[in-house]
Amino acid sequence: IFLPHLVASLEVEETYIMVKPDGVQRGLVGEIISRFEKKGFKLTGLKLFRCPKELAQEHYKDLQSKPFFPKLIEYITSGPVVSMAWEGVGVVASARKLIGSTNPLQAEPGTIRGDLAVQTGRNIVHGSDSPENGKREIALWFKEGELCQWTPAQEPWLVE
Ligand code: IDP
Ligand code: MG
Repeated sequence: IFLPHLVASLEVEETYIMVKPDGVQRGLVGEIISRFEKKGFKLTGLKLFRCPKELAQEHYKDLQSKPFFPKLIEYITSGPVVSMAWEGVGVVASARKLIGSTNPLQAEPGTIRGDLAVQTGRNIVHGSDSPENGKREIALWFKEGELCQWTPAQEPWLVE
């Protein structure tokens, strides 16, 4: 099967990554940020806050009809989350690979969920599933002026 969201593109993209409340409570914020930093992606937005119910519902609106939806909203609003915007070539699909499968027991070792989580309902991190959703989610979770455009000193050592 062709899984377009798993094929890394050659385009510079943006993705919305979020450490969910269990990741924050378990002290995994640094570890999770570190995986994306070390890979070579560029952080362009970062904040810790407790997200309102309406925002969680809008973010997960495609899952509205699922039986687990109310519990998902309860989970995401149960404590502070760390919202991040990351930029880079092929970042959307690459971040999904770094994160691993939705069910942490099926996620490969070496991935964030594969190494650090056990249950789908406590899978510690979110990543956008397409470039379109990356843009949509960053616009949803960040206000104007909260994002920062900059050139990392390491850039010429990462990209030819
Ligand atoms: P993803 O986060 O890997 O993109 P989605 O299918 O988009 O996975 O689901 C969004 C989130 O909803 C999951 O990360 C997980 O927290 C939660 N979720 C998905 N399926 C289930 C389930 O069957 N039970 C409980 N929670 C679920
Ligand atoms: Mg998803």
